[in-house]
Amino acid sequence: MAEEIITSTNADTVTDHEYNASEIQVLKGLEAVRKRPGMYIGSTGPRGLHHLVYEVVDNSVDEALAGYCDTIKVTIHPDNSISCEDNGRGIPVDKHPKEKIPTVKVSGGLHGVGVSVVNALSTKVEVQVRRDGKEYEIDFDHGKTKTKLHEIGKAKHTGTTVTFWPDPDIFTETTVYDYDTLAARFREMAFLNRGLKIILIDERITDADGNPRTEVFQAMGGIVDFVKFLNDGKETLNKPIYFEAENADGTVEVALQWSSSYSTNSVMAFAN
Ligand code: 0RA
Repeated sequence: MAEEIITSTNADTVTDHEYNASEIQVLKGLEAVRKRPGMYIGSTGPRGLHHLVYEVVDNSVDEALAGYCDTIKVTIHPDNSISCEDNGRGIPVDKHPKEKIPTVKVSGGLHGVGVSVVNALSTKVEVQVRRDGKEYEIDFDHGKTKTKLHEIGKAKHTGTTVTFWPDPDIFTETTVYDYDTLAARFREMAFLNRGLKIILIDERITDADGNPRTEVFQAMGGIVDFVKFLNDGKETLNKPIYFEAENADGTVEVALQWSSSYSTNSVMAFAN
């Protein structure tokens, strides 16, 4: 009987890929994040776990601030994976001019933009992009490209969907998302981004008809609505005073309302 001669390992058939200089930078970045996750997300406890969601949603908020997106849908799936879907332009699918790899891959990597940290701290990340009438997908496994960007179908609208599965080897305390923590954050984000609609869906909790728990956060009055919300149930002395000012450095918005309660006097400041 002839001996089987093994001429190569299957390593390169698994990846079928050689890394170029910019991809090597991405891999080094991944390693750094996984080695010291706390340096990048503050903690590997529940706070860090929830921080992953904010990182992903912030990218969609940026697309909204740029004026191209007005709705963001965040879904908590039954396995505690999270999807964030927006109706923005969709991350460009062409080759990044500097990095010579798809921009969506640069965004998933460690180039300051996108879901790089989330990618490094997730067992799996899937990104779907809808633009130019087509839907594309790219998949990552522990931050490494698993399936390169490919067309998966047609698209009537534009946008981006990012789904991630937090790595239980990183988030050793818990990988279970708290609905109220996410709801409070999105309520605040909706107040701070006037008109932006943020939909939170929790598929872990369904009603008698099987519909998942859903809440919509949208404040057409922006921070004026925020002040009204904060003073809800209190005796107020004036309608909220509102003004905004803009110069070369940026824009400020201010809303003020006095109430008769002194113990809960509060000043809140947010910076973008
Ligand atoms: C880079 C360039 C453009 C859009 C985006 C990134 C983008 C990123 C994310 C992340 C989540 N949602 C997003 N939506 C858009 C501009 C695209 C163009 O010029 O058409």
